[in-house]
Amino acid sequence: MRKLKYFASEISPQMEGMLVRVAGWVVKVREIGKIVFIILRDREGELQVIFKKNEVPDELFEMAKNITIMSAMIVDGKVRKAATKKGFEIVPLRVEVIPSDTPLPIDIFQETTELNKRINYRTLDMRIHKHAAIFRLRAIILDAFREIMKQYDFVEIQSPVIAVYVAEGGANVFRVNYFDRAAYLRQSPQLYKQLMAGAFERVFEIGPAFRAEPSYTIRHLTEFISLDVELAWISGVEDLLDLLEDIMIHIIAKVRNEGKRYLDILGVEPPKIPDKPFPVISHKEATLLLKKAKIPLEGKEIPHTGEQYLGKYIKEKYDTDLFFITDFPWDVRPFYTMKYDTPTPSGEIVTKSVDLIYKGMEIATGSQREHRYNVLLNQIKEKGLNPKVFGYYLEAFRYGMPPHGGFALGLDRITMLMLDLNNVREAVLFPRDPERLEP
Ligand code: AMO
Repeated sequence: MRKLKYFASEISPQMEGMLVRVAGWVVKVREIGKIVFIILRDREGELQVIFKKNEVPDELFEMAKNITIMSAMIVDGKVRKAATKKGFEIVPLRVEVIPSDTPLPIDIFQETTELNKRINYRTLDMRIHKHAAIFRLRAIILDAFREIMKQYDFVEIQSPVIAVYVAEGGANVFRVNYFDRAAYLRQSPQLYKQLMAGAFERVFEIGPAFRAEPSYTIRHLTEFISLDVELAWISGVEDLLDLLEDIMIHIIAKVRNEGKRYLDILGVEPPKIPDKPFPVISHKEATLLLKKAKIPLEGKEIPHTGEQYLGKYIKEKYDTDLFFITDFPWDVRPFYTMKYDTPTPSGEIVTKSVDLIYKGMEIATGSQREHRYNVLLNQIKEKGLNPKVFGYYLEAFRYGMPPHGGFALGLDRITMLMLDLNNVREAVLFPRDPERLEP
């Protein structure tokens, strides 16, 4: 790529006399007698441009005096040593300005603007380094995920977002008009990643998932990024826990190594690298603990208050933010989940399933899948679903589907929790929820 400009961070006093192009947004204009100082901010930092009468053409001096905050500015100029924070300034020879309107719709200095409004003006909002740091860290988390998947020989796939399958149950699915037919936005790439584990053996997919979730909470979006993993030839759910541990450790290590600068800008402590194995409690144990603490279940589902309670309990007992809940009842898991052969002594049918909880919130769900055609067919019926609608997905199990399993991690939630943000929307550039479709 051709050099377009120097970032603020690339210039040093040692470059005295060099002709450079810098560009960014005006964050400060200071006029002292016959000098106008302009502080220009780009994504990497800030630098000073000096407009001195008699040193720069008159029209440049006048322009500098009247420039508005957040105007975009391209400056071709010379580096000169100066008593600034960075030890240099830029003496402009040629300047191009794309002016900004005033007043600005959000407060870019005191950060008094609430999140909802900031999201309406994301471009301005992202010129605030502290806010942009979240997304630089999010990108590192995503890189880390892809990196470890490749290290472990997983193949990256892309499966369709529009389909006729409803993988996770019908309640929160978005229906779309597909010419003259009904189709759905995927709630997850679940069924397709299973189909491909049956050939590539290890696959992963990074992409959007959609939930018509009418709840307005700090952790639910209607569109989120799902980090999906599926692998063949597993012996049991333990293989999934082991892999989830490695993924989380790798993500945290990379954030510590490559995200230090952004963590500092955000004022967040680097996350601690957890020890392997993470604590495991069964769904049964979890419900007993919650009963003792008088936190009611939602049917057999563990409510978010329950996750929070268990998170604190595990933190006190094992000093870690990450733990697994396993062996969920069949009633609360999807049709594709494998059951244990024998029910519990109390007659409960439990599944080879897992949730990963981080700082008291679910960040991943997974399971061993049912790969035996006849058993799967029965499970579809048991859930009250029509096997016909599963078309090729079901048929594929007639041609040697290996034992397999997998899980999905929510990128948005991981980012929120790792950076101690209060709302998942802080970690999403243009969040989608029941009230927001714009911008
Ligand atoms: P599940 O529905 O639990 O599992 O989703 C997996 C992970 O995705 C994230 N997530 C969400 N994030 C933001 N807003 C939402 N509305 C939302 N819903 C889910 C969470 C969650 O842990 N097919 C299975 C996974 C599998 O078994 O492989 C599934 O979709 O972090």
